[in-house]
Amino acid sequence: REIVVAVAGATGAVGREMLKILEERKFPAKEIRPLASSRSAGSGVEFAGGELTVQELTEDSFKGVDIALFSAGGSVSEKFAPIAAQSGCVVVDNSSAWRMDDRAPLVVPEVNPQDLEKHNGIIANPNCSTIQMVVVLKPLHDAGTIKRVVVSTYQAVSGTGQKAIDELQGQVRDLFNMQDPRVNVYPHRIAFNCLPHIDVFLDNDYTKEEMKMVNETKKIMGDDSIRVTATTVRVPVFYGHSESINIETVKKISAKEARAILFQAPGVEVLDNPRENIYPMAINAAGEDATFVGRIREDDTIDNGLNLWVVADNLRKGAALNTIQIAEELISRDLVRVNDTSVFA
Ligand code: A2P
Ligand code: 11C
Repeated sequence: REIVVAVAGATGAVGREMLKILEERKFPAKEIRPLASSRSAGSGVEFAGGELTVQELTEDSFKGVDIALFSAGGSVSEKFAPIAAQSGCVVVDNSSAWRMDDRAPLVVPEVNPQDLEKHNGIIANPNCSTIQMVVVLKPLHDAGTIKRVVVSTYQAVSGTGQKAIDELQGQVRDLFNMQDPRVNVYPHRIAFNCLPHIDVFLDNDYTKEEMKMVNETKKIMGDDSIRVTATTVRVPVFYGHSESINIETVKKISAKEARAILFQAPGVEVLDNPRENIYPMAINAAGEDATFVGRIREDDTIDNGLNLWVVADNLRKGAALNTIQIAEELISRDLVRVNDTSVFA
């Protein structure tokens, strides 16, 4: 079946990656409709060696569209995803707007593809730092039941969007030219700095990004008993989020067993040979589809503990690729339809 696909936010950092991946994976689309704000309507976006003309995203944009991939920010998704679903279009939404809504499955295809079966027209794509973590945690949870996770992240500026990529570039240029760097996107300079601050601070003094990792992990893994605590940090890296993850399991998993389990795990690549200086790094993960894991060690401070270092391309597995894998899974399960268009009305 040939499908009409809309990409909402097609001019953004994730939207452009979506177009690239649709092309790379030869997604069975007979039409791709790039949508963005009125600011970029009429401009061109690259696709398959040519250009597609961007249209303004309006309430009428979804007529005749089978699947809409959204990455235009939370407020755009909040408003337009239900409109699209009501017109019979299946939305895969990369924003945080619908993730914790019981009506929307939150899916990582390697972890919980079965949750797609009960979709009502809006499917949520998890936060980038959550996706790469659960891809690695799921097979370990299946093997030994994870009780607790302590994670610290080292997140690239591309997670914030194109304007943050431009800001890091601009600040590095300013500093090398002995000029005061311009600070607009983040509250402080990001060049040659680390900010323990991603998204807004909440009443409990955690950031929203940290609480996304806590709450989304439980929903995706389908297990509310997993306790997660996170510290999320922005680092001056363009592409690729890195994470230091410590887990405690009910059943002991040795480092050797963990390596063997992860070696078999879908979407995971083990890079773990410290003697040869081999471990995952953001510079190598950028542009790749896999989630890379290394530095696999037993944590001797508890009975059943492991330390892991996990890296993935945040715009690909963390966003655009996972979204398109969800769309592919919808096609292969024959789920590209909305049974009850009133659920999000
Ligand atoms: P535009 O380029 O027209 O502003 P990023 O995450 O890289 O900042 O990209 C955000 C994406 O979301 C862009 O494609 C942007 O389009 C789009 N976008 C932002 N606000 C709106 C809006 N109100 N309606 C439609 N698209 C929007
Ligand atoms: C970041 N994780 O790196 C964020 C970006 O909830 O989809 C994605 C935010 C989200 O800044």
